[in-house]
Amino acid sequence: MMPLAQCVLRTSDQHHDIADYRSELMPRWCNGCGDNAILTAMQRLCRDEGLQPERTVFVSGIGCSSRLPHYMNAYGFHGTHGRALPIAEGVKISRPDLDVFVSTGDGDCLSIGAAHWLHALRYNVDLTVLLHDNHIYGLTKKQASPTSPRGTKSNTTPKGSILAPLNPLSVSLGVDGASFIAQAVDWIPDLLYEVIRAAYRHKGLSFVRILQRCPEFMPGMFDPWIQDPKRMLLLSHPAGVTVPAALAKVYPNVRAHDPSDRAAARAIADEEDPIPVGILYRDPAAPRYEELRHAGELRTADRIARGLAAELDRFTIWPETA
Ligand SMILES: Cc1ncc(C[n+]2csc(CCOP(=O)(O)OP(=O)(O)O)c2C)c(N)n1
Ligand code: SF4
Ligand SMILES: [Mg+2]
Repeated sequence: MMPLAQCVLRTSDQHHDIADYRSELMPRWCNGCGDNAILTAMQRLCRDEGLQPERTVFVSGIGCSSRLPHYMNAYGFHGTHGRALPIAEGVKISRPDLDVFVSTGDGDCLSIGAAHWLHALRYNVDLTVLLHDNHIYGLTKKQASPTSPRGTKSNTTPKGSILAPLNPLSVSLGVDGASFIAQAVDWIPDLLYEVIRAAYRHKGLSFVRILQRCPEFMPGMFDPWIQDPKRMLLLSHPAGVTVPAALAKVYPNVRAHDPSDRAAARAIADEEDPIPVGILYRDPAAPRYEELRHAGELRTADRIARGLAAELDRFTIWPETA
């Protein structure tokens, strides 16, 4: 039998290339699906930040977007519908040394997982959360989601959805404790990458809503903005993401926005046309649950062993002593 010491996974500090983060599975997403761009941005980030695959975890719920962990060569947890966030919080609280990312969809996060979403923002555990928002349930073949625009015809709304869509940015900014709220779009890959990188470097829960194309069930959804770059609003600030000059030539609508200004962030979140892209809000000093809870103190091996022994003692029948 192999000695236990040899079974331990060895970590390495070696430099990794982008191929080191690709799993053996080819993505099964449709051609033109924005999830492909998000996957590429994630693999670039892992390479550039030198993340070790054996110390990196991707957690997801259920949906097309939630397939992302399968395509990363790292640890992954394809969870249950709507439950990606509590799973990821558990991983991070138990193993603060790991980098933990979450991929979730507009149905997964904002519908069945809505309660977890709000409380995850409030708890502010150090996670990077990517909301792949294609305004539809893609995996189950076109049901209206909380972000479907009014009038969307779908299997559940054959005459067009009648409710106003939910704005994930405004709602997130309304939660006390939320520390990082940003928006990106899959069709500006350089900015998508910069926003995800800023999110990763932030200590606390970073919530990035990514407007994501679903050509299969929402064809042409974002075409008016893709075809007219002036309809994009690029937020720029040294404390957030600065827009490179080359990008500003293509997207001339650039606004200086200090992400520490929550009131300004709320006003921007309400703007839907032009579409804002960048860091809306960031508070690096917001308390994190894992700090408040003193996880290390609670979970030392000695303390766990003493707790277990005390619990077993409760059921032990001791021999009678004279
Ligand atoms: C408890 C439960 N309810 C419903 C489903 C069916 N279901 C699977 S994915 C999904 C919606 C996914 O939509 P979204 O999160 O927007 O992901 P997308 O496929 O668009 O990326 C639903 C309703 C399920 N798997 N489990
Ligand atoms: S159905 Fe939509 S979201 Fe799902 S893989 Fe196809 S294009 Fe992407
Ligand atoms: Mg969706």
